[in-house]
Amino acid sequence: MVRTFFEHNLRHNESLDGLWDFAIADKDGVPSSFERKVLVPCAWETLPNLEAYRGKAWFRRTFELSQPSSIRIVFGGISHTGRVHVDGKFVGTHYDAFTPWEVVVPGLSSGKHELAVWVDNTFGEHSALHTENDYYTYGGITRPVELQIVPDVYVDRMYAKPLLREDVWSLELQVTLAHTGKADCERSVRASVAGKTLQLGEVTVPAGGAAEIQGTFPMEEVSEWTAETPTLYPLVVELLDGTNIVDDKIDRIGFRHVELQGKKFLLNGKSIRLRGYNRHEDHPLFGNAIPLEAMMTDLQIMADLGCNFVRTCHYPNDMRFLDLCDELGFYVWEESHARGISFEMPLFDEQIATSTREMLQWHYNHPCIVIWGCLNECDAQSERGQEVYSRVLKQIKAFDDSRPNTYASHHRKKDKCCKHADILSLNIYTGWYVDPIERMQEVIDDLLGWIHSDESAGGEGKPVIMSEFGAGAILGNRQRCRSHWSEEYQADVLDECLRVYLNHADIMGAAIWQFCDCRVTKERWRSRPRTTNNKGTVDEYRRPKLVYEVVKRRMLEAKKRWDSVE
Ligand code: ADA
Repeated sequence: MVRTFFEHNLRHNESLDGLWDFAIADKDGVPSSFERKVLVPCAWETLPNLEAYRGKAWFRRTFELSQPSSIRIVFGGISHTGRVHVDGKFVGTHYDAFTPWEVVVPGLSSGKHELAVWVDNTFGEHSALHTENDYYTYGGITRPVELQIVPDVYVDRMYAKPLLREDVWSLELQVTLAHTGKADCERSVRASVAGKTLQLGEVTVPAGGAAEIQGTFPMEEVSEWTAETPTLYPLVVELLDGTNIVDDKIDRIGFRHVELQGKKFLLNGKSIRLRGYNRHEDHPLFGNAIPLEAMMTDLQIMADLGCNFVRTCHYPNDMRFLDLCDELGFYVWEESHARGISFEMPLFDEQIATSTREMLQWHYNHPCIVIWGCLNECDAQSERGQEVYSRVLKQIKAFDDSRPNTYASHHRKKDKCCKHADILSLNIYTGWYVDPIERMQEVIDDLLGWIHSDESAGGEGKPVIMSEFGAGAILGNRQRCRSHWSEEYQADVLDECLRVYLNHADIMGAAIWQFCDCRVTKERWRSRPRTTNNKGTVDEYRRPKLVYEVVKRRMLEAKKRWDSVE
């Protein structure tokens, strides 16, 4: 996987980013001719005449092997469905633009090979998560691609859980191995982190199968990871055959511990407050194939605004963005892919379970992720809805009990799922969709009163996050009468939102909707001027609106107030 650091010292890996052949697909077979070359990562909507293409296309390139090898190709994300062929043979497929995936092809000969990828971004019964929505589903190989050469037995995954007990750190490490060969074999696993060598021991790996080994190790003398002190440690896992190192995998970890205490959110035992933004992966020049430099620009703007928190609405983000949050010190709420979607689509149950599992598997080690979210503004009222929320939140908790879970809800007092989540999160647009700005405090106090009563059936005493609030403004629309869509009115709404939410004793986090204006699908969202969700503090080109300075003042006030007292 392409990260902001090298994931392997020993394992051969090379980027497959760069120029690929590209052709619109008129049928499912590999086209006889490719009309142009594109630069991968690529959202095809950035190509002339394909700005609104919703369909299928082929990407193709070759790669060279200097000797017979087993390869592992890792895709950061293909939007929204990819089918991979090596030398014309189908080797794997994946649905959902926002989770990484891989294909393993054992026993390839030395020499040149063809890699062809069929991509589909159409809507329909085959796609329960990608639908017409208030964000855009782009098409293409929209995140980096990497080719690796793996031995028969290789390090597949590693999960590192830092534990803090009575001010003493330890590390729970689980490593899984994969085996593409034909004979059971013995391997040993060791790791090194923070100057210590951790011996996990010997393990038998069955032919064509997998094996798991784990251990818990005391970690004296480590520095904590916080947004203010984002200390990271490389974690190097080595696989040995006897005394020979035959494979390796490197990740980065941070020693931080998250827990909830009543209505408070504790990081390393200290109560903190989260203040920041909802951010879509969207850019007019790149679609959702956002380069690292542009990701960094977004985080630098958020830092300038005094933020320490970002919600990856409404899907898992590019791992390089999470790497930057690890390094720069941002707290992240990451959520599996869902925004106001129907639970009745034929493939919903399978696709939401897979998207959630893959998010957890690939992003588990990021210290910046402090909350797992899911099912934004879905059906949290019906029996079916309650069953789905219970199932997905339990799936998250079963995989990772070290982080709290939540879902962003617009149901207010009709929400029937409060008991299933650790944190209650509210999408409330006072001053925009309903209620005047003047009722900001009254509306939230009334809802908090309901939450912290037995009427909420499970919300009482839980932490609360304002997960979405805001107003729309068109950049350049300046009106002294401060009407809807003016920059002045947006500033007025957010000034009052932040005055109330950043200073409320019973609110531990606030995420403005939204960081930047983003493209939406035309079909259902005609009510969006410019076919754009215009609630950004900056527009889609990251140009600041009048509200920018209002947010900055309120966020820096809160930073000063809360960082000192808690
Ligand atoms: C909802 C939704 C967001 C966005 C927002 C809006 O809360 O979760 O994705 O659509 O409304 O702009 O109205």
